[in-house]
Amino acid sequence: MPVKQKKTRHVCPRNCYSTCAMIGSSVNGRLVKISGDKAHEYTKGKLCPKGYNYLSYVYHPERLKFPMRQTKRGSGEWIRISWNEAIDLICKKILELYDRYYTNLSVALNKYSGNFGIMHNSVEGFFNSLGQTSRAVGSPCWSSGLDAFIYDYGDYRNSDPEQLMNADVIVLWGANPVWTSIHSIQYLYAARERGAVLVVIDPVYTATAKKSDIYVQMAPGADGAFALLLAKHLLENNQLDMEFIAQHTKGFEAFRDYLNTLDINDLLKECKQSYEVIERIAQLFDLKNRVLSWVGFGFQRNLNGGQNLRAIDALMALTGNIGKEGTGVQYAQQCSWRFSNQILQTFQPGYHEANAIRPIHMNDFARDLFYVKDPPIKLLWISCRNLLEQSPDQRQLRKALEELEMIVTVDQFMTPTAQLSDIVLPTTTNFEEWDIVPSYWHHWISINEPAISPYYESKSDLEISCLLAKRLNALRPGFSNFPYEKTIEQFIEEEFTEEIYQLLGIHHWKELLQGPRRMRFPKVAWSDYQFSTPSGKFEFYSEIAIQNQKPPIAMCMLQKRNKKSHEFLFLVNHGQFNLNSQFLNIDVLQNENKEQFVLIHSYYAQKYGIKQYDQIRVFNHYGEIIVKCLLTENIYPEILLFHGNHAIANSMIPFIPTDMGEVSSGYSGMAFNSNYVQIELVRI
Ligand SMILES: Nc1nc2c(c(=O)[nH]1)N[C@H]1C(S)=C(S)[C@@H](COP(=O)(O)OP(=O)(O)OC[C@H]3O[C@@H](n4cnc5c(=O)[nH]c(N)nc54)[C@H](O)[C@@H]3O)O[C@H]1N2
Ligand SMILES: Nc1nc2c(c(=O)[nH]1)N[C@H]1C(S)=C(S)[C@@H](COP(=O)(O)OP(=O)(O)OC[C@H]3O[C@@H](n4cnc5c(=O)[nH]c(N)nc54)[C@H](O)[C@@H]3O)O[C@H]1N2
Ligand SMILES: [Mo]
Repeated sequence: MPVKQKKTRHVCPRNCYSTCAMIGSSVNGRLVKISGDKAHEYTKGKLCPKGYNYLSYVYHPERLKFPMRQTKRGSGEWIRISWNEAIDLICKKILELYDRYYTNLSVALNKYSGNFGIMHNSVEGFFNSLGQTSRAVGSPCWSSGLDAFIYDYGDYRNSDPEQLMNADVIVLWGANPVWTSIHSIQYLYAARERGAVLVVIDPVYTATAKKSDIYVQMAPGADGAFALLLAKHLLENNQLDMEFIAQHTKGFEAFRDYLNTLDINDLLKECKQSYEVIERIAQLFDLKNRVLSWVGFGFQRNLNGGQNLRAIDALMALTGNIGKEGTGVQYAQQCSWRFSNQILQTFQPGYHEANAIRPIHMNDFARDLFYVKDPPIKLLWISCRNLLEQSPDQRQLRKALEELEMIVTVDQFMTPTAQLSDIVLPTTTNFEEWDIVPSYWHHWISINEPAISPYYESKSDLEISCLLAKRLNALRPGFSNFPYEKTIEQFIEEEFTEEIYQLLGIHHWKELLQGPRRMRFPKVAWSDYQFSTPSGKFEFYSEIAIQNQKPPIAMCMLQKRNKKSHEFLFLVNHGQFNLNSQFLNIDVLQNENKEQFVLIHSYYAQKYGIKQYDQIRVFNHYGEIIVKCLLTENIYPEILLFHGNHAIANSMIPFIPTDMGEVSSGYSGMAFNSNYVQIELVRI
């Protein structure tokens, strides 16, 4: 038999900074190798450990192969059914619910970050096509920070990450790129070779902190106090860029007056620093230095995250570190997500985003699901989401899910969320489908083409949307407006506007098969100084913030919650060899990593009589776990740093709103990093 070899282009569609471009090699219809695509100038042909192990993901023995139905929810008794039967069961349930309530509001969607490819918006598109439905709205991830940018700059934009190379000083505030954004490290090294100073501010002495010149061990949630101290010091020493302030900002006087009212000792106490540290870092903001701040997402998943980010924005504006090479605040962008979004424009006549979607708080989902009435939620569709593991308030969530009449999960694996469903539909990976994937970090756009045929009977989210719409319309003409008769090529073609083609410098989307393309965005964000705020300037003082009942200026919200002396902050960061709940089932990645443990500072270990590898009970009013302890000096003393699955942490956390998030995502964010626990030694 002749050997059939094929090389195909791919991109990782996961929720990650890197969005790596990949090359797939297949032989006789089987993928045999996945490597980095050198044509991508940000990821430069390199992958992360998860990327290099994608074959183990695609051909994982536990991958879902067929549609399955659970005889009784939670029984674990699954029977294989055909697609025909699955689609029929689901569509008939949708129609039954419609006939009961005369609306589709009892049908809800919860989708988040399993796949950021634009064809996966077909799921929302299908829901939009049904008239009125219910939808999980908000973000568990980054929305507080996004709001801070909207108040200050009017929008969120990122410079090309290679700007890191041009900085004289790089300050990483709560970001751990050695684990979570590995491709940016090349630029940190290049900057340091040029003599740049790298400062890491984090409650944990992370793998990234180990590479820094200066490490500041910050009290969790106190970065705002620290930034305001720096600002106050610079103000008092006449080290502000008054020309920049006069030309490009609004509300300086109000901010200056506020700084003058601040008590230095209060702020020092808040962030647990000495004034020498403030002086040392303030020196780096000397006006001849180009300073770039990178704020991570973990930074803002707490009670003050949005305000703290506004304080950093203000510090950078005071010193004119905006819009010039090697400056700015790097966080995230969505400007490369400028597709036509035609796939979402499937509303029934008279409906649009504002009146077709009944929002359910994504972060307070358990409670909302329970209490939403007229009509209550009866059918939940879960896609690209490990709802049960990644959400807070798990006990209530389980209860609320039990009340539902039907749960459908579309996934590649039988996750704990899928296990709670009635029907599970197997879906393709990015090596089995066409798609286009933008990034929220760099400016590159890449393509996925099918390298292999779909794994067993799996289908893409788009195909599933088409099947549902087609069947619903066959059963009841006109029920769905989703254009199921279109081909995948047509769906993709419609997403590309003239503007996108120009920005990419191509004439047809299939040219992406020759290699990823960089969007021709300004390499430096805000280099035109045309801010998107109402005043057109950087706003130290934001009227929009006032309208939204937030402080107008970056204020230090001295920790709203006074931690009790016997409580620890239970901190769970994002891991090196997993991506939220994904890749935890890949043995080769988890070999070193299988055991869950908690790091405790030696000071407290001694106080509680805890020795290396002792088991402790970690508990709060909400839940408890028994876990092994490792002693360390590398963390802020009053935290317990958990290494393991987010799901464990989420068994001990209620919904805690962050201070912002409503403007960018519809609801407040989730303060995963503001959860407190007590401990006791387990005596055996
Ligand atoms: N390998 C890998 N890569 C990933 C992910 C993954 O799970 N694994 N997840 C992806 C996703 S969804 C996201 S959101 C990003 C997250 O990646 P990052 O943006 O790096 O965020 P985190 O790892 O959540 O937190 C980063 C750091 O913030 C610190 N931190 C926590 N609270 C504070 C604080 O109050 N102040 C300061 N200064 N620091 C604080 C933590 O100790 C941690 O070291 O990474 C993406 N990339
Ligand atoms: N305690 C705690 N909890 C957290 C966090 C934390 O720091 N601490 N981080 C939060 C953050 S930052 C985030 S972003 C959220 C992430 O929340 P989720 O987006 O729910 O996270 P994942 O665990 O990545 O789950 C994605 C699921 O999508 C599936 N999937 C992958 N590709 C596809 C596809 O093409 N189609 C479909 N239908 N499914 C697919 C995967 O198999 C996986 O089960 O979690 C939040 N939860
Ligand atoms: Mo995230």
